[in-house]
Amino acid sequence: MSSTTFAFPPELIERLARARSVAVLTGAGISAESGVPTFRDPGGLWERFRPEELANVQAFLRNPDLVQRWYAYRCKLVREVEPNPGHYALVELERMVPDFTLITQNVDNLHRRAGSQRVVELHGNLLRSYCIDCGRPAEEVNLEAAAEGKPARCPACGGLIRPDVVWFGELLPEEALAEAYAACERAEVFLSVGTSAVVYPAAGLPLEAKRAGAYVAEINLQPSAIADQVDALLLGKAGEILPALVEAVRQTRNTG
Ligand code: BV8
Repeated sequence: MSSTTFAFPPELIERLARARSVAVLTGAGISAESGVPTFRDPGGLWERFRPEELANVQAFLRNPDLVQRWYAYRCKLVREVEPNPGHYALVELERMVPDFTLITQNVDNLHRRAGSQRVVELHGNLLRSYCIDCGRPAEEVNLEAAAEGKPARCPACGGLIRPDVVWFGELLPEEALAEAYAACERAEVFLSVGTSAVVYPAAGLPLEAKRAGAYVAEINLQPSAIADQVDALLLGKAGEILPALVEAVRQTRNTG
């Protein structure tokens, strides 16, 4: 889809073309076209697995081997897929904007693999794991080998190994959250891409940016929980809209 087939609001293109500071929040929707299941869409992860049984500390301590295998499965999956044109479009946008911050809720590492530099990982990263007792990184521990009743343990102290992701009820990494709020304060344009905007505090960021004066646009297959509060709602696939949006901004900058 070229930019001519998508009618962007002129104000969005104008603002992006002249912006010095832009922030973007991404959710699972930007990785959907890479083949990574989202959480709340039909067929998503939470339809097949209950987050209460897998994505919180109590669940982990109850069934560490089950939770380790589930994350090992997701780790394997994200290693086998590739970034898609939506991820690459944000790499291009980062190169065009002096102060660009990519805030992601995703733990699939696809933004980094696409080449994004300024990535703020609010919910951690599947590719990292650590010992819950001594805190040592445990990348070399094979969580997939966790057998029934025999969870993977730290080679140094014997503690349980967990993925380095933020579970429900856990605090987000302080530095990452502070960086995200600071980017919201500075942003002239804020893009919310592929998120249902139901998980806080991440879901509050687009409205933080709006309160601080940013022009906020949402890119989503369907309206999210904040759709009625954004300045522009672009309905469609992130992997198609983002490349067309960046191309339209590039053309405006070149003819500017
Ligand atoms: C915390 C684990 C302090 C990692 C996840 C304030 C108000 C209300 C509730 C709370 C609050 N503060 C805290 C809470 C509780 C909780 C929360 O928000 N609960 C919600 C569900 C009500 N938050 C927390 O516990 C957070 N911790 O705040 O600590 C605290 C603690 C307790 C009480 C008070 C304060 C921790 C949040 C992190 C949770 N971890 N997962 C993992 O296993 O991955 S959440 C999970 O949802 C993922 O991390 C994911 O990042 C996140 C958001 O989901 P999305 O990315 O939006 O994905 P989703 O499937 O929902 O939507 C996909 C979207 O894409 C859809 O809109 C779809 O239309 C769109 N789409 C699909 N395809 C495409 C597309 N768009 C474009 N193109 C496409 N092709």
